Amino acid sequence: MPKKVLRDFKVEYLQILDENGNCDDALMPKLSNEEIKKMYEMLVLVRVFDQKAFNMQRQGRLGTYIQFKGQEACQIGSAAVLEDDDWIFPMYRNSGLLIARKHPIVQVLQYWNGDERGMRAPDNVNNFPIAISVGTHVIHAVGAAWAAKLQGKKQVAVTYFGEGATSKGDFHEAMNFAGVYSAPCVFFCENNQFAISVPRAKQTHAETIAQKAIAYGIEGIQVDGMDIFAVYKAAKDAVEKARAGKGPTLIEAYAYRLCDHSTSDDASRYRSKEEFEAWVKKDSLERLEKYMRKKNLLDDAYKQKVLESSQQIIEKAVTEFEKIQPPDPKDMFKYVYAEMTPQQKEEMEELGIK
Ligand SMILES: Cc1ncc(C[n+]2csc(CCOP(=O)(O)OP(=O)(O)O)c2C)c(N)n1
Repeated sequence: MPKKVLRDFKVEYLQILDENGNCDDALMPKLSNEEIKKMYEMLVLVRVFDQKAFNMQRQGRLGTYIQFKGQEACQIGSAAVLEDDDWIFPMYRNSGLLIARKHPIVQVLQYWNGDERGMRAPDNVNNFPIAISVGTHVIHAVGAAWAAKLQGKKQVAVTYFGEGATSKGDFHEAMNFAGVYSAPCVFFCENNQFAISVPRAKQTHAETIAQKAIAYGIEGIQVDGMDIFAVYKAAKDAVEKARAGKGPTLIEAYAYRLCDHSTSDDASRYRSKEEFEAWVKKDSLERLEKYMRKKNLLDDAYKQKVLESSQQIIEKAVTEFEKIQPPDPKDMFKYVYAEMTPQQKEEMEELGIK
């Protein structure tokens, strides 16, 4: 019997748009000018949101916040290939993804202010709530994908997580199950190089995250996560494959966190200025702008218009958000069990909640 050894398996690296905005036409996915502009406008919108939410947290107007700067292309490029009916299983760094998936901006702000009502998905869009516990939702995504398969539906489930999550048992169990049952699931790893202060090299001895797919008999691909066209293409291929019943894919989007881990972190304590600045040059938004200028899809006036209209959308959402009354503290206790336990009643009394 011919033996296949590990070196026979290859992990492809995909880049289509380079840092200077030059595009590899042979690899370029089919996208109309309007579709490219739509992705650009969404990139700008979520970047404006990200900065605004960070500022609001610093001003004491938001409880906490997790920025995703540097990872916008991962979230917008992959969301662009999904149907509303597909499932997403996001992690805490996915506010941009949720916005691209029609989650009302007001609600995203509500969530980061500690109000769980913010995670109620809009009707007819299959967005799961954000997972704060690292990696636990990867299993849920496979469950949803498998259920869709058993029900004969054409839905695909996509789950988003960091490279740190790939060190958890949940990830491996999910990958194994998806492989064995050929679940229509896409595992989207946003490799931003750090799990808080732990660099990727200390997270795993594997050279890439994508190669972890090989052990489970599924396809793995590494893409430039700051290249929206590469992300779009890899996600599209993986989603189409899953929808056609041909099984799961692991996508490693190789990017960099151009921000702190969270609003309680200071990344300058564990990352050098030089490293950071080298990655700023690879930024997805600037790269796309350079490309669009070359193709006459963007000029200064259009750029300004997109920025201003994004700022207006975000400011309107902020005004609306700040008018929302806080939830009833009783809600913390009321919905855990069908009936409150004596201990819960005691805790409620202790907190002086009637
Ligand atoms: C189960 C669990 N363990 C530990 C934590 C604490 N924690 C929060 S974020 C984080 C790092 C995760 O890194 P990664 O998966 O690479 O995602 P990133 O934050 O870089 O996007 C850890 C350990 C947690 N939230 N959940």
